[in-house]
Amino acid sequence: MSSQLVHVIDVNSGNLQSLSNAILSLGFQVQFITQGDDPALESCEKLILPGVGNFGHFVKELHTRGFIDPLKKYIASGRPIMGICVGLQTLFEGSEESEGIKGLSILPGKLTKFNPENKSVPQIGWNSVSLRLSNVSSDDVNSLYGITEDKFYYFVHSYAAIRSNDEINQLVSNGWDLSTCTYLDETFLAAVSKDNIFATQFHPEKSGLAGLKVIQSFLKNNKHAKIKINNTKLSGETNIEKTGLTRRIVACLDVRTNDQGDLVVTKGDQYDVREKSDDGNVRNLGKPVEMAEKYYKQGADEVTFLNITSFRNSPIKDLPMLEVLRLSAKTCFVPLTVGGGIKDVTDPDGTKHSALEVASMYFNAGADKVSIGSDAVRAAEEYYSNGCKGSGDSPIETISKAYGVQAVVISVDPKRKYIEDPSECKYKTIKTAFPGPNGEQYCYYQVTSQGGRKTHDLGAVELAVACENLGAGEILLNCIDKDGSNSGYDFELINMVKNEVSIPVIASSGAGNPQHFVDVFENTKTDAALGAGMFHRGEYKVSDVKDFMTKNGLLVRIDNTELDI
Ligand code: 1PR
Repeated sequence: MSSQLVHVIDVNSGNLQSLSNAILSLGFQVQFITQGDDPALESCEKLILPGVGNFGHFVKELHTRGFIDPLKKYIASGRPIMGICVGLQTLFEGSEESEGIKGLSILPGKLTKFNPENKSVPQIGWNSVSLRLSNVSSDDVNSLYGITEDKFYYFVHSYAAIRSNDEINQLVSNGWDLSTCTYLDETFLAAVSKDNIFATQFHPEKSGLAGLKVIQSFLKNNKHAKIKINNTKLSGETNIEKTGLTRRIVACLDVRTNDQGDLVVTKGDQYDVREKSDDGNVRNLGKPVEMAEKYYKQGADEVTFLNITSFRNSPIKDLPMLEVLRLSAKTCFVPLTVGGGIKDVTDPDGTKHSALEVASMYFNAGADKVSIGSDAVRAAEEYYSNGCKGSGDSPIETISKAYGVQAVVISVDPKRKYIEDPSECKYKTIKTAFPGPNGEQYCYYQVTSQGGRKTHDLGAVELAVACENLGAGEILLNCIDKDGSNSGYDFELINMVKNEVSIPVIASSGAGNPQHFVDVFENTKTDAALGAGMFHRGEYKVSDVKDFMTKNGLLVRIDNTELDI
């Protein structure tokens, strides 16, 4: 049936697989359009314009592929169009991100960068929105294409249509229906709609059931509705700085092939994944795809897969991880990160593949972010030996340039090193509350690579700073001493790194119970917290953690959206 068919503009911009999966899950069909002269643009009935990454790169791609005039014609025809993320940004005149490149100018003004002085930039996470509807009464309508004020939506961007109250009022009086979002002190347009145009800055295909509801409402032309909403969402959060973002909980799956050749989820103690008994077999905690779906359903805000033995073989041959991503992206509508082996590789037959190619394969399979461990250390060492300059061709640089900084996570594997005299250490040190075995009062965190097998003459702070400067958008901060210990996170490490970078940090290693999540958010400024072993062993569900956090006054995302399928 033609009305069930949705056309999606594909200019090779990010994770279109997930959008396609979301549309398919709602019972619609998808057809991609890659060139502006595709006759489907003349006749199609519903069009989606998704974009991630750099504004200029996206708009140039639209020009190169001849999309600009056909898009204007499509919009003028009155047929429904939905922009997503950079797809929304394209409706404006331009962006500070890419001076001199013109957008479609359907909306006035430019996109500007969030102020990184007082908050993490990019904004990564789940935020709520406020509705500003133009010609309808809030008694009759409390939604805009399924967007409601009680839900949280997944944002990942550094630039936004940041607007004053007056500018917002002006748009509403010009007939625009809006939803706005406030990130600490800056309010920006989270969704815009007028006539046949609808666009969201957030990613509905990554916003759980609440996001699927938005896509469904667009596909069913259901612009305004009165929806039953939950009024309890914004309780709590009294004692911590409020950015607007919920406290993000990440479920992490360490994946490797066991001795029987099966791909399994495992979990080590201080990175040792072999059982102490049972002939030293690799600890097998379950199947990656099933476990990812389980955590999504329990309410995980994000799922991370780490291929922990990737340094041994070529990821190009490592098809099982791609398959894990492909299958997980069909059922998990939250961001998916994949790490392990993101680097330039050479196949056994001598064929070379750049890290960008490797990353692209994962993005095409359904990943939203790639996480770089060992190669980030190599790049940081190169950065310092070049006098604090990137080479231009490191994977961090090439991938963030093509897919945006938000797509590149750095996985840091540090170990605590005690020292007596900080003046003798060239790395950032702290006076620790937990002195060393010989009474040492200071420590730094020494960087390792290859899953802790190789130590480097580099500190965790220095690694994080170099990677931020090279173009990383987020830091997954592990701690080998704490890994698998169930003794809580290392606040000293987290605060030390967090104080030196403005990109978001995910605290990792040591979570053993829900109290540890409350503690890490109350004692550090971490942006997210990751758990692994306690979930895999079935001791706690993600929902147990979130319920406990809610009871302790922390804002978390709980999604009880009902879809009309
Ligand atoms: O170096 O780019 O190929 O990436 C390899 C990736 O694999 C890195 O992200 C590295 O952290 C990870 N890795 C390598 N070896 C291991 C191992 O365990 N032997 N796992 C490993 C790291 C750490 C966390 C873990 C938390 C939480 N996993 O992600 O999940 O410590 O655990 P807990 O909550 O149970 O304490 P490259």
